[in-house]
Amino acid sequence: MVDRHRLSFHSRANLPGTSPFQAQLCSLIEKKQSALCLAADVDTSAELLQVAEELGDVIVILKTHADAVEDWSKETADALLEISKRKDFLIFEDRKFADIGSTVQKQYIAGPFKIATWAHLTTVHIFPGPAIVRALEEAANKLRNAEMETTNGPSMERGILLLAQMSSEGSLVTGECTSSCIEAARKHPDFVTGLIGQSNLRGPQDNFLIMTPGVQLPPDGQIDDSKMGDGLGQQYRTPRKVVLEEGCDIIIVGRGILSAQDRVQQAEKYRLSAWTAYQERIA
Ligand code: S5P
Repeated sequence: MVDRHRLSFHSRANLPGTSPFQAQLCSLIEKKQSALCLAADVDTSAELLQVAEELGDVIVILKTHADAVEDWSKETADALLEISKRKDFLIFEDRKFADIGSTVQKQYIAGPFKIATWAHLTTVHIFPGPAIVRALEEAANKLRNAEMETTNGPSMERGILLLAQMSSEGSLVTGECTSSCIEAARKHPDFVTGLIGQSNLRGPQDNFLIMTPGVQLPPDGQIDDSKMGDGLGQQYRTPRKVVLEEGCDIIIVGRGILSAQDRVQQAEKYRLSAWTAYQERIA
């Protein structure tokens, strides 16, 4: 049997165990020839919508930190959703839920952000215990049923990404935490779309995707990526290393793109670098 990470996204979309949402994401990657998620870490709604317009064609996912956008509002979410539909990318709110089930349900559905109403994906820590996944899935299902009743049509896809490994130096998200994420992903294949990880954490039968932050291209002329970081704990590796050598699926890139003079050209560099590494991996 061929390991999943050696198969094309097209083949993975059509595997029997792949959930409809995982299949949709795999097909989108194949269609846009992009396994790039932009970490849109900007300060204002205007900047957020501008990068979404500018880079929407090059990416498959746009990741937000809504609580770091100083003027976030319902209008921001509505406008971002409109751009995501027009430019065909998913929205991922990097909320990193980490509380008891009843609290995260409220944080997901209600509160000032109402994340579940506009984000297709959100991040979740497993360390409060596996019930956090069940609680969020229950909340997502309730919302979907309510939406289908009112609109009489299909509702938006929703899934979560469990933090199985982190890119930051000295991270304690290791060992038992990592294996609990894998176990939860196997138990909830329709809701756990993937894992945030630094390596291919899949067994030969697993369909979940691996999304990887801590990615940067080295400055021009530098080949060695072993000492790249931001001085605040973030550690970087190249798209080629994480996709080809580590077997990860989607690269998450923030400052590597946002700090460039020409963001479109820079995003295209990252897209191509990850795509070339992926093609080499499945060849
Ligand atoms: O382990 C992680 C998990 C995440 S989601 N390490 C990370 O850096 N992230 C997020 O990815 C982080 O919150 C930030 O939004 C992005 C990386 O940004 P960059 O500017 O360092 O590329």
